[in-house]
Amino acid sequence: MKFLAAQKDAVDAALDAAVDASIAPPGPETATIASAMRYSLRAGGKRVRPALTLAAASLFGGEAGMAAAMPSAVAVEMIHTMSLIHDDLPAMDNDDLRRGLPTNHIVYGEDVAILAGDALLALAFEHVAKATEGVDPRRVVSVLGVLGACVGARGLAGGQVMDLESEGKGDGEVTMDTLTWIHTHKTAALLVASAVAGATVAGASEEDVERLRSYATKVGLAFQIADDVLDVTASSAVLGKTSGKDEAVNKVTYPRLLGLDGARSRAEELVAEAKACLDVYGDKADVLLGLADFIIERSN
Ligand code: GRG
Repeated sequence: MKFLAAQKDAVDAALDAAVDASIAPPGPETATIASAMRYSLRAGGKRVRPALTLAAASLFGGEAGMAAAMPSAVAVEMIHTMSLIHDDLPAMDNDDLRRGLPTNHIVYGEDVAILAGDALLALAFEHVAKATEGVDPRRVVSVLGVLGACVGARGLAGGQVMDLESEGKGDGEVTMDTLTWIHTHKTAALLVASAVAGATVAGASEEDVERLRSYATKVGLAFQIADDVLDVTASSAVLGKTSGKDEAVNKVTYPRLLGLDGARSRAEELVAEAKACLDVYGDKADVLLGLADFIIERSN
């Protein structure tokens, strides 16, 4: 949590600067789209994904690695934010509130919300390509590929489609394997890309990147289980959510398949397995180990 808090201001400033640069020179033509992009970027996210990028970069490249990884950290938060904007749309979960605030389409309309999400997605790639400094261009290209893969058919978009297809199906029809596939792609893929991008720009070896990939896959699944558990245990007022399609449609979740205690134990198991992937780094991986714990101990 200390690391999250320490990085938050720098990440927020870098996000603002990236949006400013993308509309330079500012003018009335870009005022609406920039406002819609900034609205969701500034709406109070925990910044877990950028923290993962910066912590992975710090492990392999210290302070210089973190500085080189800031554009990637900003990019993963842009991708995350666009996925939330699109997830809240009437065609998807149809939520009016996120983080206690009106969702993007409630404020700007569905049309602008879709386009603000698209613009954030495009900016993520533009920003990594233009703003990453002092890094071997082959590593930058590799990060762009990793980001693309985590968004596409075997990433957020594919995971979301599988999730939509599982709606309304009973427990017997959506197996643990299907649920794990959905969340490996819908949730874990971006956390994996966040960690891998940070490690890659900081000069990690292929072996290191594979360790980070295994760690973040397990952390990502634990993150989704924790999210499902919080959906059951926290009141909707605390979560700042309205009853959108998510709640209305019968969705299979980890607590439904495993029970609350079973889901909590599975998340703990995954976090322990994630931490074990980093044993080789000893104390140097402390921040990544702490982030893994935070993911299941968080209250929102
Ligand atoms: C990427 C092209 C493209 C489309 C998006 C809508 C969609 C496809 C995917 C849905 C992805 C999604 C909403 C996954 C849920 C992930 C999740 C658990 C989000 C909550 O993350 P937190 O807790 O949120 O980090 P904060 O509010 O802290 O930022």
